[in-house]
Amino acid sequence: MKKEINQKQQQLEAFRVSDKNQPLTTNQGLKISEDEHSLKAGDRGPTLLEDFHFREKMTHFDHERIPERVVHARGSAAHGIFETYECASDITKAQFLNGKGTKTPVFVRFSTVAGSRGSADTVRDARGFATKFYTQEGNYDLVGNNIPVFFIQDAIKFPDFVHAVKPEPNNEIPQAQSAHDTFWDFIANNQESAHMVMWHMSDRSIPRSYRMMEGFGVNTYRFINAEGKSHFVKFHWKPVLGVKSLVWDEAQIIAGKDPDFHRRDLWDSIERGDYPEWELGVQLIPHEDEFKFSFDILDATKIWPEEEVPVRILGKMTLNKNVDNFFAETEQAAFHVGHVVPGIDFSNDPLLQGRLFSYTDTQLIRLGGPNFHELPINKPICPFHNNQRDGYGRQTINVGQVSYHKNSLADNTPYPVPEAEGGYTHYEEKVEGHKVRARSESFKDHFTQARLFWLSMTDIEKEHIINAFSFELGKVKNKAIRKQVVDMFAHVSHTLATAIADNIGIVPPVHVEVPHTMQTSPAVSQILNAIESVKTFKVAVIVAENTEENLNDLIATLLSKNIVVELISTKQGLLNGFEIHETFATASSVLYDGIYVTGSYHDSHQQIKAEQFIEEAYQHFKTIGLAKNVSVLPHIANKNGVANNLPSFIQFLSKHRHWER
Ligand code: HDE
Repeated sequence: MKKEINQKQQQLEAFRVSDKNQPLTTNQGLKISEDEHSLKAGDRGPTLLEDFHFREKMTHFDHERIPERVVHARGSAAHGIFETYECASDITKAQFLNGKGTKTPVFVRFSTVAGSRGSADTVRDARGFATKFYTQEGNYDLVGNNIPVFFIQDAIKFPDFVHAVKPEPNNEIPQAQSAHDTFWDFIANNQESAHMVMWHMSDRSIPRSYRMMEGFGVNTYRFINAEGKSHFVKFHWKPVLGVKSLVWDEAQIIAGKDPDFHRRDLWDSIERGDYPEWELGVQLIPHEDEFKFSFDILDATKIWPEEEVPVRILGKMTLNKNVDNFFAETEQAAFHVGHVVPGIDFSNDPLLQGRLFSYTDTQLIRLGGPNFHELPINKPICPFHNNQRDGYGRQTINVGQVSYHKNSLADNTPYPVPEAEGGYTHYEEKVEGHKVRARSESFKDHFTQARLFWLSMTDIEKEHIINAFSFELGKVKNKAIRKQVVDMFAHVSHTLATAIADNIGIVPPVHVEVPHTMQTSPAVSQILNAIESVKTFKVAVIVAENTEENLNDLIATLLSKNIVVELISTKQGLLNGFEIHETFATASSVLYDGIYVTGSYHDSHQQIKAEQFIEEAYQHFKTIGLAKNVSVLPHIANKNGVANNLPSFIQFLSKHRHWER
């Protein structure tokens, strides 16, 4: 596919520098004759203060780090393009959503939430999904997660929640995990989190790949069209490859075998030309229908069930370029829910209202001052002019005498733009009320949708949720907290709470009367909405001396299905004329979606390693293919998802997991 040189890429080009084949200089451009020895008084003497080269080099190094993001520290990003399928001018005047085929450059950063910058990718956590659209009307940031609800309803509780989930403050343990006392203590004492916890305990929080997860704006926003008509809106990103997850045991092993698993997967797929894609959808509620639902549409702990409020698909995003420099782009990218364009506005959702303050505030400490919008990655592609001046790291040279409004000396410019000509105006929503520190009564039902989620799960998904709760609470030392959590989730389902209690040695909860609703939302089940596809799945082909299979044909067939193939054996180098990519020591079954076995080893130690590799994949419910004349692990032969020819292997692989084993 031809790479698009969009306007953002053209802008970035002006900042890209290659040092290759260039002379070594100081930051002042002075050519340096020597870079291995500091300037000394005698070759065994002390270093001289005069050594400006040493001082510049060391000082810069000493200042290389900036504070990591207080949440979402660990992340990875890529460039791409968003293209509309249709004109959405009936619902929003945002130009990047108007017209069919309108293209807008984007930059997307995916992240985990709790872990530090160097933590593992595959931990159990929500994933951030932040998109910067470089529109002609200014930057628009859609800062979302891969789970559609949140732990809390009011932003004032965010510091408390984050303190509880982060490593405990006395010993800074555990890293990037919610399986500890303070997290679950917070949950038990802040029951508005019930719905989010259900999602967090589901397979959603261990995605197979960033490319295979949904994105949600979570908060309720507002769309306004050119006539001033307003809709409440929730944003959705739907992955073209479908939603797929890891298995918990696998996720934990990957955290050690390849902590960069998701980062590498994103990078590699873009380098290969397997560009990740998502469709952007919106759920819309007309302004006048605000109170027509059984839940409060401003409450970020609630979904709008898709069966009730359908998702309208507006366009597709394709990520087609990796960053050139992680720090300059990914680390310095500054997202903010308040970066909006005409046609997009906010609701009174109290979580969103607080976010509107927090994001710029956090960039000020993280990026060191108010000029972070001038960093190449954050710079709009449309012109920007105002009377803001100075500050650390200012790059723009604003010419002229005037830096205030109103003025005569510059003919009162830069001038405000009327709404009709594209100036941003806030939606004139009527608000009135007493100044109170309070939560609306309509926010107080914490369990109906947690139950809806539970009831919408298939049996396998329910089993995974029970296992996840049992793992997490099993790590909680304080038995009283375990008990409190079990009692709390009895309000969701007695079956769920009793099963957890049984696994973690806690007295089963008393039966709580829950409303007799059987309402479900099949749209939230991963399994019910599975997309069967083998595209970009990674398959390990085990090769041995006695391999009879025609490897050329095998590889060609797999590649023709857009499957990524790696050859594995006991040693790297050439075997049967084929380059072996990985060994049983350098690779691990957890890094693949399926295993195809073409031979076996005479050496019994090697054969044991191969069988462990296959057995582990089998335990993780993966597809195994056994070529003709290959007999390993008799207990798996003919089991679900174990194929004895290539066509069935590919067909089984499209199911991703075989839970029926
Ligand atoms: Fe964030 N969040 N958040 N958040 N958030 C940040 O901003 C905050 C929330 C999300 O890749 C911070 O630049 C508050 C919900 C993503 O750079 C900070 C509240 C959702 C990212 C912040 C929330 C998110 C952040 C830290 C509660 C899903 C990473 C670094 C009211 C819709 C963006 C930064 C990136 C980052 C504040 C809740 C998504 C501190 C106060 C809900 C994807 O400003």
